[in-house]
Amino acid sequence: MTQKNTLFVTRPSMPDFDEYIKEVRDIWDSRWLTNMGAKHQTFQEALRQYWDIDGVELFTNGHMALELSLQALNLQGEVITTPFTFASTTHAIVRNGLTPVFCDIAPTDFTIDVTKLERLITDRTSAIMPVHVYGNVCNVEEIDRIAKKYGLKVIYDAAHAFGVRYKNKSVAALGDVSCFSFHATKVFHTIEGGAACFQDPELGAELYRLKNFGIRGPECVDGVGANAKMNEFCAAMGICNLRHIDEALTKRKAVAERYCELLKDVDGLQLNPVQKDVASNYAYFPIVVDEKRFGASRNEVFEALAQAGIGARKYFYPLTSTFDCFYGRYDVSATPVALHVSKRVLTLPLYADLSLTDVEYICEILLKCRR
Ligand code: T4K
Repeated sequence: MTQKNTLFVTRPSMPDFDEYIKEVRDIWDSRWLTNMGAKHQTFQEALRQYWDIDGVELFTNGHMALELSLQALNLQGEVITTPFTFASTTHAIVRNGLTPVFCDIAPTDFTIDVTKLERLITDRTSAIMPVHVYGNVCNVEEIDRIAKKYGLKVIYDAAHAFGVRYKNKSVAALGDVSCFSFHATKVFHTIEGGAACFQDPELGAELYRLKNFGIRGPECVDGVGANAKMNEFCAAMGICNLRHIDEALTKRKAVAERYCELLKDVDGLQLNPVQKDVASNYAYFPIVVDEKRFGASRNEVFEALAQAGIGARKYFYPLTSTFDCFYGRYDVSATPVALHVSKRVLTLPLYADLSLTDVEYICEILLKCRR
């Protein structure tokens, strides 16, 4: 029987302790702790191989990858995005002095609804920032078509999409930039960390400069950058975790499949879709609870799970457009599907080391909520 407060929504996958210690040994010897040292370079190269893409820049976290990518693209005016996401996506736009314009999400996979996108484009629009939420791949062909038609940049928030493949290619190669999070809570982590993937080497040079204070050379600082360099200990964690990523994805798949077996035919529960041409990373296990048909509300389920020591999370409630810091600025009625889903969604625990017995326990408590 699971003990109270032991099942978190996620738990980091850890390499073997000795493997990590062995990896950081050189750092002790060299005393090179940060500023693009040997581990940083090794990890960057390993990711290039993994993603099969040349343009990879590492960051302190996924948020700085997003924020500095927007800055590097030198955007103006409005950026079309979705409010059904983590604070980071919207904040990256606002902190660049840009205006987010919120597009609704598709009710099936919760990514940007491309049928509602084009009508939001104005002469002030400079970019689209879609989110591969839960690792679900956006309608990338249609986004690409629209972006080309109007001359817009595309920055994918791929924070949830590490390891996802679309049409047998990594999603890292999509858009002008794709930004990943390597936070402890993610499918793949470097404790804290992130990466931006890009096609244009000039953009890469700009990202490198911006993550290092805008320094171009020993006596030349010609950009107003930040400090967003990944340190050597985080890079070492990335090197270790990357060796085990296939095993982690296989374990996550087994967990997600057990959930699906137990919940797929339950009236009033909508599960994450299986997307065509997508190899999933099983990043999250969202359920959308229809109170009338299921017999309990999302909040009742959340409370019942919490009582049983299961830390499900309301990713993503509230919508970012309704955050207190944006009070009165955005019209939430413009994104009715996002609003509807955010009031009903719950993400259940999912991580590589979650046992199938725990999955069964979680489903048992969940199904007991039905009146
Ligand atoms: N874009 C999107 C779409 C994102 O979802 C995110 C991050 C970003 C951009 C920005 O990427 P980063 O700058 O973070 O790299 C968590 C994460 O902190 C955040 O990275 C993530 N999205 C978001 C969806 O989830 P919280 O506030 O829910 O985290 P917290 O601390 O409540 O942790 C959740 C659970 O994970 C805990 O209940 C227990 C477990 N946990 C957590 C930590 C930190 C562990 O087991 N070990 C740990 O070390 O935001």
